[in-house]
Amino acid sequence: MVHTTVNAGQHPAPASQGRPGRWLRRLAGVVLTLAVLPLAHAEDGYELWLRYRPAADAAAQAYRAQVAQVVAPAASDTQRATRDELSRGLRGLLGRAPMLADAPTAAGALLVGTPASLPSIDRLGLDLDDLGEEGYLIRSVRVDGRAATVVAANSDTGALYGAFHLLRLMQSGQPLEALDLREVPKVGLRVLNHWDDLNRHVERGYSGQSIWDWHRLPGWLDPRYTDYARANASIGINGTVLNNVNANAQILTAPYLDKVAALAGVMRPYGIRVYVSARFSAPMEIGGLDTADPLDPAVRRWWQAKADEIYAKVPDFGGFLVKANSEGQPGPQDFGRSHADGANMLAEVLAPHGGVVMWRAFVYSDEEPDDRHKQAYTEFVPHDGEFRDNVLVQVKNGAIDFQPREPFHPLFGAMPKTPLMMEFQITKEYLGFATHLVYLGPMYEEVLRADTHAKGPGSTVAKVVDGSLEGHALSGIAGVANIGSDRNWSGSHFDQANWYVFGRMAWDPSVDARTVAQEWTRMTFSTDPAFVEPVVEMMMASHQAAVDYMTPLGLHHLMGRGHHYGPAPWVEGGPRADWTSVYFHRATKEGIGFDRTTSGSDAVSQYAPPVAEVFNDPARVPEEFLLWFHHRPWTSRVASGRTLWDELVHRYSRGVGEVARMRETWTGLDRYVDPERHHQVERFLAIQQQEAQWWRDASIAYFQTFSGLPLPEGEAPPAQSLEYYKSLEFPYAPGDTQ
Ligand code: BDP
Repeated sequence: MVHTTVNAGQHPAPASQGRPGRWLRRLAGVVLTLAVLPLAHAEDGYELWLRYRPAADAAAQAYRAQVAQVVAPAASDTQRATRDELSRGLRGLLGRAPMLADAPTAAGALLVGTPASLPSIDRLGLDLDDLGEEGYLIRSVRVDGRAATVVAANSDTGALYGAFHLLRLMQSGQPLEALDLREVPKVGLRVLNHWDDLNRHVERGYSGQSIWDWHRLPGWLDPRYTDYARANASIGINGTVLNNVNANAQILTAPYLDKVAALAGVMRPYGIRVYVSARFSAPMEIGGLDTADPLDPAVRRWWQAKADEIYAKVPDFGGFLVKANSEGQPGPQDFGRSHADGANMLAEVLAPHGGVVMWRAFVYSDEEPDDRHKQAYTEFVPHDGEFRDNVLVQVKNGAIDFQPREPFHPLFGAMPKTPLMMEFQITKEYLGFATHLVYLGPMYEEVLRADTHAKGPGSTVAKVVDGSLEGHALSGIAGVANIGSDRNWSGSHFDQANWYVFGRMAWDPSVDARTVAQEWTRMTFSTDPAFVEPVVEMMMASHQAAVDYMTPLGLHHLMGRGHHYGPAPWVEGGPRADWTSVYFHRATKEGIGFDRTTSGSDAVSQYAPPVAEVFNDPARVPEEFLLWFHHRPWTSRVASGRTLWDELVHRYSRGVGEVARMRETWTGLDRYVDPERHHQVERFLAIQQQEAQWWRDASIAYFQTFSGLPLPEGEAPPAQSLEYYKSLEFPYAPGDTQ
């Protein structure tokens, strides 16, 4: 759809009002105007941050001189992908296809490649030693006395990453003079986890169906797969786990492995390896064995043969992700064996092929709910040092479960002999699904910068994860993908930013959320500062806003049962105590909060002493985690001088107010954004405002039955009765488990 505006004065006069000649001339004028006006193309978000719209005039002029010629080989698939991307990008940004050459022959050459792939790069004698396999440098140089730009790496993939970086500079309007950039990823495995089922349902997915069209694979390779790979490569993601951690063993059967191989073929040129989630009981379900005991020789042989079969089809297969003995999934404990036994058995069969096992630490016992916060630590720490060296233990950012805000997981820093992978959730299961605008950059940043004190001050989670704290060779970050078949990939335009920031922080955990938000906004919408600044402010405030209107002051797990949509702090009963809200908030007439101090569940003692001391002390614990670690009287005072009850209400309202402000900001920015995307964001913010209000009102109505206290002055009472909020049901909320 193409939108054009015709000003009132341009409307052709009706024929009866003028001579036919004048009418025709006017019509011709309008047609001409329409033809030369830059048409505001409707945008549906499909292009993500790789839109390559024309650069602003001044910048474009400089870029045309600086990148007059592209010298990039195209002998391998990755090289071709690199050159295609440069052509596509430069054509869009500069309005004309770049001149391609085999060697630099003019000023303004852009050289992209490796010393092996491009003699003119070899001749520059650049120092590439410390760039490793994936790093690159971008430098302004002189070649035969003429100005040139070089993007150089040791591998084709490194050069591809460098090309994307250069395009990013141009897309965000940065100058290309005097460039001297070196980039090396700090984390080895930068992986998306798709929770996609083989029937295309996506667990906790809010953006349509799975993008993997399993039924038509391997015969039909949807072009979307290539665009997916391009988008990932542009932010340095180098792995993808194709299927749900609640795995179906079918993925390991021959027909599905052919489909996996076909996808691997699409990903390979973009430096992306594929992985699958393996179901631990697969030898029984598809192998005809009567046990999956990891120490049973027949079971080991079965996995050995399976690994060989996979690698025959996918030589660069990444390995297995495993959810075992968690939430009813099978695992080694079913056979009296440990997590280490299970992980090592799989690691052993993958090792000769170079594959890894990503073994999840998201476990909690089926029977006895000791404080759930403590269970992963209790189960895993005793096995530190027992895992084979191609095993990573994958740990969620916090100890409960992707809540709006959690203190960092106590396992970080507590298993020095094991590489620990970070698992973030990109899909917003507990943060308003895809309708709420919540930028996750600040949340990721908060966790990565948290200090575990494992080896003294400065032992940040980032250093645990990137392996530098203990000198691990393997390191990784996983993100539970928010990608689906929706045209805009992520269910909303702003949720693309969460995919983007995940990739950027996986590459470099020290990059800051604000810089990434700026970068993304400039590429995705507009480089105009009058737009970028307010949008970035809005993004940066959005996570705190959601925490405020959902789970302020360290409250957690208060969402609707099962689907996790909307407020339901009243949930109780059912199969397990730790699947209820009352288990987590523990509100009584006296107070609220989960006592995890040394006199409560003692979860605090799982942190290093300097951290434990702070968390244990209600006067020192960061206020955002107050009720996470403490049960506090309603009338106790908090830092603001308010009582706890008043503060809680204040924060709920503050969150709603922030969403109202975000909406106002966005509404005023319509002239910078195409109407389609502007409209959808505007409507989603309206939904968010409504739902934030619902969260506030329902939560206040409920907690007031415990506190028995009046609302602070000026605070509006909930719009409906508590009974009304409790009566709401959402049997078809998206993303639920199947
Ligand atoms: C929970 C999700 C559930 C996942 C589980 C997991 O609700 O759907 O299977 O995490 O991470 O947050 O395994």
